[in-house]
Amino acid sequence: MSDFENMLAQKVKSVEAVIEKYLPEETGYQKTVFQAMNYSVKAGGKRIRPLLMQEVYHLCGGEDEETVAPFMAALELIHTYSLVHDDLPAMDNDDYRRGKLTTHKKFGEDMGILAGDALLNYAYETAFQAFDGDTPAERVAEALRVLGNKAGIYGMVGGQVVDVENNGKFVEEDILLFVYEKKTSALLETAFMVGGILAGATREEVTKLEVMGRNLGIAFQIQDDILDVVGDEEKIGKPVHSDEKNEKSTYVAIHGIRESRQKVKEYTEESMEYLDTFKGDSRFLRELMLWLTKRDK
Ligand code: GRG
Repeated sequence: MSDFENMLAQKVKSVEAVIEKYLPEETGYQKTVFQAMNYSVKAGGKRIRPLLMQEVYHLCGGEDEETVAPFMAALELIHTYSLVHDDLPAMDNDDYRRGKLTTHKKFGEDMGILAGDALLNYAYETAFQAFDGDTPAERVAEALRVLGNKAGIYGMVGGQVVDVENNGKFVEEDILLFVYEKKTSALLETAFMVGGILAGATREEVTKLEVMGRNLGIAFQIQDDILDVVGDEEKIGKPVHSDEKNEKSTYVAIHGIRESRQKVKEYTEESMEYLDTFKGDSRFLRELMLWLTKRDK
């Protein structure tokens, strides 16, 4: 393992400890939904959204781990709900994710739907806990506004709607980019923006962070499309060729692997354009962003 990979593994472990701290206890009459929620969150995953949020928080001068913790957990909970619902029979109808049975396969379709709903609502209950800490309330309120907006109809849900509606159709480049910017970039933008907002970044800096998240998200999504065609099922933990199965117009389907790889490179470079304008140490964050767009899982 390289120094970067070692450091990444350590950081992911500590991010997981932060998330686990907020998970519900599996007791009470409704415990099945708690079990389904915890199963989905603990199934693994790269934890890149909370990790990026934490790194950006530090980059912008944030020093209080407790300040950012509820938002790190909230973002991963929202990401997890989106995957749980995306795997449902009415959507992608997938049986495996992260090498494990999908939530509806393990707990039934009814609990799959409810666990997703519960994770989404509980994400906000978790983020609200930031009001109990030392962060100025205006920062918490602004971070909540961004979280709500980017996860919703003007963000991830909006992208998913257009994606689902266009299954089986050829889509023009502008629609494809809309889907990528909303479905994938929106939560990465959230990670960057909330990290900055909680640390007290200026409005101008938060706008730069949004652009960084957007470009990284597009690079990340095109890489995801590439992996769906040439990836190793064992490593990815879910079946490959799912885009083909669902007749999705992806960047790869339209432009081919070579041009897609070139685009990943370009968007990645653009995503790092502003990195040096921040005063903190950006070395790990830069490597992380590069790794994400070169990943094989
Ligand atoms: C159901 C409202 C709703 C939205 C679903 C996120 C999403 C929208 C669908 C999941 C499928 C997909 C390919 C989404 C694009 C974003 C993406 C590449 C998600 C996978 O994120 P990773 O790689 O997953 O961070 P892990 O498992 O590592 O957490």
